[in-house]
Amino acid sequence: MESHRVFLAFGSNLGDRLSNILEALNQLKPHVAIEKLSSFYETEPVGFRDQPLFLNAVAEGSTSLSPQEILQLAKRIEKRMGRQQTFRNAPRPIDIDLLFFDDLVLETPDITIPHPRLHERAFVLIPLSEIAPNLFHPKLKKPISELLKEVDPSGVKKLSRATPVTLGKDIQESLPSIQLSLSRVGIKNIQRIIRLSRDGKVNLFYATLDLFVDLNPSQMGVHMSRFSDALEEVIDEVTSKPAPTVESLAEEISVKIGEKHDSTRSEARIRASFPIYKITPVSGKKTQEIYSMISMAVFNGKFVKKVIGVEAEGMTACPCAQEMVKDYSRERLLEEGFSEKEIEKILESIPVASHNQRGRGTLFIGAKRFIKAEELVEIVESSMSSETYNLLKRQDELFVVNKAHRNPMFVEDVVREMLFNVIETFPDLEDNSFVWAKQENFEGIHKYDAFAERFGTIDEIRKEVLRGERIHKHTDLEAWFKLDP
Ligand code: PH2
Ligand code: MG
Ligand code: MG
Repeated sequence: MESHRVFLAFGSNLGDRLSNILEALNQLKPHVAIEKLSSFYETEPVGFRDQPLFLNAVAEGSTSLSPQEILQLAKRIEKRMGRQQTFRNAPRPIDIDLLFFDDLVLETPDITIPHPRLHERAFVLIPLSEIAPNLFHPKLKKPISELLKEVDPSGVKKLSRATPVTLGKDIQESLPSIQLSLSRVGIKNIQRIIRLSRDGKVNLFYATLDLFVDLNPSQMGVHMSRFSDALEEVIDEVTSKPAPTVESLAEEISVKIGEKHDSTRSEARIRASFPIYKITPVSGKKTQEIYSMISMAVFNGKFVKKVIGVEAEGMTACPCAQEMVKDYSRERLLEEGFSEKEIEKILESIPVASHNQRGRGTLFIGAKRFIKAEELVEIVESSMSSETYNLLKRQDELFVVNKAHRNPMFVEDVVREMLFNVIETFPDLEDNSFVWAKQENFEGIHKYDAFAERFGTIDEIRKEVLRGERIHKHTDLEAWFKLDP
C-alpha cells in the first residue's frame, strides 16, 4: 500500500485544550500513524483576536489516505468533538489542518496543499520547525527554518512537557472539614504480571495487589498516582534483579509506599496464582493444580513484618450426617435379619454416605525463616477429608470419594489439623512467629457456608496443643504486625 508523509496542525481554545488535542490524535491513529509530535504551545489568537488563548501542536505521520480523505476525516473528528460551524477563525475545541502531503502542490476550489496560510503563522512554524526544520515548502521553495525567520514569534510560548497545563495547589494536601484519621486508604485489585525467580529460573505470575496507608486527620486524601509510582518503581527494581519471593516483593512495596507517604502504617497485599504439578492418585496422570499464594506486609516506619500464606481447595465429608446414615443403616440391616456382629463388620468395610462439599483452606505463617508455599499447600490439602484434582480418571474418582468418606471432617477439625501439622512440620519456628488457619466449606446441603479459624503466635498454639494449657490470648494479625520483630 502507498504510504504518504503528512504534517498536521492542531489547535484548541475551548474546554480542556490539551485533552482535546490528545483525543484528536487518538482518533486519527487508526488512519494516520503518528511518528512525531511537537511540544505544546500556548499562543495568542491570530485573526479574530477577542477569544481565549490557543494550544497548538504539530504532528508528523504516515498514511495511505488521500488528501481528500484526510480532510474528510479531520472534519468528522472536529464535528464529533463538538466543533460548531459558526464564523471563520471562531473559538473551537479542536481544529485539525493538513499542512503538507508529501511534496504535493494542489490548488482546487476546495483543497489547497500546502496549507495556504502556514507560512504566515508562527503558531504553526514554531512547532513544525521543532520536529522538521529541514522540511522543504514545495511551493515557496524554502525550508521551514527559513520561513520561520519571516514571522513574528512573540505570542507563541512553549509549555514544558512535564506540566503542559498549569497545576493548581494540590487539593489532596488541604485540610478536610472533619479532621479524623483513617486507618486504611489506598488502591485495591491492581493487576500485574510479577516475576519471581527460584533456582535460577524466572517465572511469571498473574497477581493482584492491594496497597494502603493510614491517613492523618489533617490530610484530605492520599496521592493515588504516587501509589502507582511506588509500585512501578519497585516492580522495575524487582524485575531487574533475581531471586525475590512474593513476600519480599510485598515487603519492599510496603516500605516504599511508606517512605513516600506521610503515614505511620503502610501495607501491601499480593495474591498470585501459581501451579503445582501433581500425579493423580491411581491412574498416575500428570495434572496441573492452581493455588493462590498471598503475602501481606506492614511497615510502621521502624520495622516491616510480613506473612506468607496459601489458599487451597479440597473436599470435606460431614461426620455428623455420616453418623446418622450409619445409625439408619444399622436399623435397616437389623430389619433384614443381620446380626449385630455382622452389621458392624459391614459398616466397617463399606464407605458410608454423607454430604460432602468443596472446602477452601487458608494458612498463613509469619516467621523469620523462608517458608515454601508448596509446603503450606501440602498442609492445607492434607488437613481436609481429601484433596481434589482438576483431572480425575474413573478410578481416581473412586479413590477420592472413598478417602473423603473414610476421613469425615468438620471445619473445626480442618483448622485444628492444619495447626497441628504446622507445629509438626516446622518445629523450628520461633515463639513469636504468627500462624493463622481458616477453613470455609461451601455446604452441600445448606445455602450458607461453614467457617472456622484460629490465629495466634506459634507459642500460644503450641502451649494448647502440646502442653494442654488453655490460652485465652489469640494474637491477631494486626496485633502481631505491631509486635517488635
Ligand atoms: N487558528 C486559526 C486562527 N487563529 N490562532 C492561534 N493562535 N492558533 C490557532 O490555531 C489559530 C489561530 C484558524 O484555524
Ligand atoms: Mg486552522
Ligand atoms: Mg481548519
